[in-house]
Amino acid sequence: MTEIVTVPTAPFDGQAPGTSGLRKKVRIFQQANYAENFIQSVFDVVKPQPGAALVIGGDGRFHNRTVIQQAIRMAAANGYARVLVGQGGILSTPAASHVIRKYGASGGLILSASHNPGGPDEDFGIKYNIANGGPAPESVTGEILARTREIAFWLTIEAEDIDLDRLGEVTVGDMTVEVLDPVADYADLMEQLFDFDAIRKAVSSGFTMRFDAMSAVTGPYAMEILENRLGFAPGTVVNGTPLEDFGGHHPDPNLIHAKELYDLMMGPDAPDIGAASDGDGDRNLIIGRGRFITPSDSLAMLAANIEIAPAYRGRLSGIARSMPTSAAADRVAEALGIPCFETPTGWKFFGNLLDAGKVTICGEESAGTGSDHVREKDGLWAVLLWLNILAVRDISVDQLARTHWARFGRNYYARHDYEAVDSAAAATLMDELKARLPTLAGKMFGSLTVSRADSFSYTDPVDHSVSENQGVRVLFEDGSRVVFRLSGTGTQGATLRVYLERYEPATGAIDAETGVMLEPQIAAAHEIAGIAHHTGRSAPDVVT
Ligand code: VG1
Ligand code: CO
Repeated sequence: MTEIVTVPTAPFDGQAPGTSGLRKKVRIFQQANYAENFIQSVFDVVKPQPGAALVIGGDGRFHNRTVIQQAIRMAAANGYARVLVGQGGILSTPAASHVIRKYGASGGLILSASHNPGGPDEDFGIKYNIANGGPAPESVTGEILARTREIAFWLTIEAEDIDLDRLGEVTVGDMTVEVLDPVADYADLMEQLFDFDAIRKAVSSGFTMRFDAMSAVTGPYAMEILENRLGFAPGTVVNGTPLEDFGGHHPDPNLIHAKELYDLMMGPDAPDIGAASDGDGDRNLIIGRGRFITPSDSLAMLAANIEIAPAYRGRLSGIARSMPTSAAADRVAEALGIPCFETPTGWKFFGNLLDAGKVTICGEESAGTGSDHVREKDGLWAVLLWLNILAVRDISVDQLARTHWARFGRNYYARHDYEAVDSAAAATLMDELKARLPTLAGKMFGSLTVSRADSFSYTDPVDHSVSENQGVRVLFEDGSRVVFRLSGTGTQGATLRVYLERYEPATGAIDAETGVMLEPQIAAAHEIAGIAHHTGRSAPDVVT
């Protein structure tokens, strides 16, 4: 038996897992005991059973390897029989979810701060996923937080760092560590889900794309799948090498941070489709030639066409979307006669619905789409589903969008982010807004009359757990709405997210400018929440 070393420690404040794990500045994570306290708290709560396997992988950002080596020693001391780790410490979030499921691991540690920037002065994060491959539900993260507040020691063993770059098995203490190819299992899964032959045929007939991996984790996955297996021309994948600081950029696939891709797609040299993914590979951006597809629309369009893909034929059981995501998907569900679920923000709320077979596809307005193939959102999966649909239907992204709107109508949609707002000011804004809720119905803001206003609360239809306070909704009589939430992933001050939506039926103006269409909702949002008064800002930092 290897000797277990007990290291005394004291709790840190603020180790609450947010929307998607614990995210802080790297400098905070570098403090002695900081990551260890959190990891030990996870192990204390999940109590690995004899024989249990743990998956460890990250998005390759700065500090990834350090934490992985420590987590391996701690896993050995805490009784895990086996650790599966991606080569180089790399596993995209959806690939980690797949590895947990495929190898029957009891859970996994995913080291990522996702779309947040990386590097010594930027962000790091740790998230625990459970045996179904999905993010730990609130019941588990709540216990982890409670544990971080009383932790007194963590466990490790004396052992050298392992060679994370060499594939194969090594022993650490009494535990086996397998370094596995991070791409192979995932790429095989994608090949089972989609009609690769149909996509290859389109490619050989001249269908072109650009995929921007944003110097983040999807580079190696996209190279293997898009260029090697599907035959897209070399150079299709750009920024394909994962960098510890993402080349100094935000690996956030939106119109601000993927502007170069957007400009290409709006210009004369645009390929047929442009796509991008984020730091940990779970988000996706889809832009056709001259046509940006909002993530909310993407969910609806993919849901309406998903049965084209071989693995989904005849088995679309239901759709789920997060509350701030537009209701475009609801209209598809209604037309197809299947249920549509509205959950709080964060992928952890989809897990039960997917496990119970109630839904096949889910999505969020924040560029996340996924299905029951894993229990995370999945950037490349969404891109491949788009490719599969376009190849089989033989139409362009723009044509698909127009056909969709002509049938279902169009939900104009935008999200306005006010970043790094003073935390106290943001809290006051939300408190005052909530206090006003009972008085809003019937009030007019410009041309809009409030029909209903509430703070969103969700009861999980499977385990009946209740999650309150998940964002403020103000619904107007014409069917449009604004939603207000504070971000749970930021690491600096508070980020206020304002979500704006307006529906136009198929017979209405379905080819107008989003910004113009949403002007009344934007003005109403400012007035209702006193955004300028509380934040000192008259315009958002990021519009997506
Ligand atoms: C944001 C998004 C949410 C997403 C979460 C994690 O959370 O709004 O939809 O699930 O990020 O995505 P928040 O609390 O900041 O609004 V990722 O790709 O950062 O893991
Ligand atoms: Co992400």
